[in-house]
Amino acid sequence: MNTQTPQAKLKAYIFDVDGTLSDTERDGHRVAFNQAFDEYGIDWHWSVETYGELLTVTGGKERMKFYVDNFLDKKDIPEGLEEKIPELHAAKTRHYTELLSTGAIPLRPGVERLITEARQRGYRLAIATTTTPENVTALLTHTLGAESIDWFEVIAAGDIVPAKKPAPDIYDYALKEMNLTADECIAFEDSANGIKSSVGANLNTIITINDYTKDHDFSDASIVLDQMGEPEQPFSVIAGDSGNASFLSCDLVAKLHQAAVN
Ligand code: XBP
Ligand code: MG
Repeated sequence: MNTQTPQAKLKAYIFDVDGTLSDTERDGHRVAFNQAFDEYGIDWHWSVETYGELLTVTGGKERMKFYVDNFLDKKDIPEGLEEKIPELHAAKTRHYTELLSTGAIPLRPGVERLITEARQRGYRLAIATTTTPENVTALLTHTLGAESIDWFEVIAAGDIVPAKKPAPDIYDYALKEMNLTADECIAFEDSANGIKSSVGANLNTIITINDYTKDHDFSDASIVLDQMGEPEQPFSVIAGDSGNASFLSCDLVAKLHQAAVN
């Protein structure tokens, strides 16, 4: 009798971007929003704390609309502002990609190592994010090099689907484009909105938390880590079982996936 457990057919890794590949929110997106407000002579400043509250809404345009609707008195809303949001957001994207081009925003520990190993081992790679496509290509270009854009066979980003995370649509879109089923893939996320989206698309999900997301509910995650870690910079396991591993390798990813699909 064959007593071996069935081989999990993990084929692809699907990565979130903001907070997962890189800590972009506090010192990247937030700063770029504030620069855009200054450029347009708008008297708003999103502090680190306020920005944490605004992060409950994904998508920069949606986040600005949420701010106008929930943080301002009607009388303080500049005339014609709502119509200006797309233009203001385009300015924010320009500031953000300029910031990335200075190399000021690195990848998180272990990300480059895991992506390199995944490529060597033949896993297919994709991205599923709510951020603007230019932001993804700028981050990849200024961290892994321009050629890395082609390592990802799908970059599902921004307005490509109408309903952003926490809706599952962006992951469903990436799966459809890759012609893979959810049980052939694993997602990497950092936030409650992110895991709602990935789990909503039936994906096993590995979480690496950050300062903005450390108190979120990750009870559906395969494992919750403080970071992917490196051989000389071990991760801390917040929830789940990493066995003897001290950093996230393809073997550990496969083990976590197998445990979840069996
Ligand atoms: C990221 C977002 C994005 C960025 C800003 O969430 O919500 O909106 O904060 O980017 P996730 P844009 O990591 O779950 O994808 O301004 O380009 O929308
Ligand atoms: Mg994220």
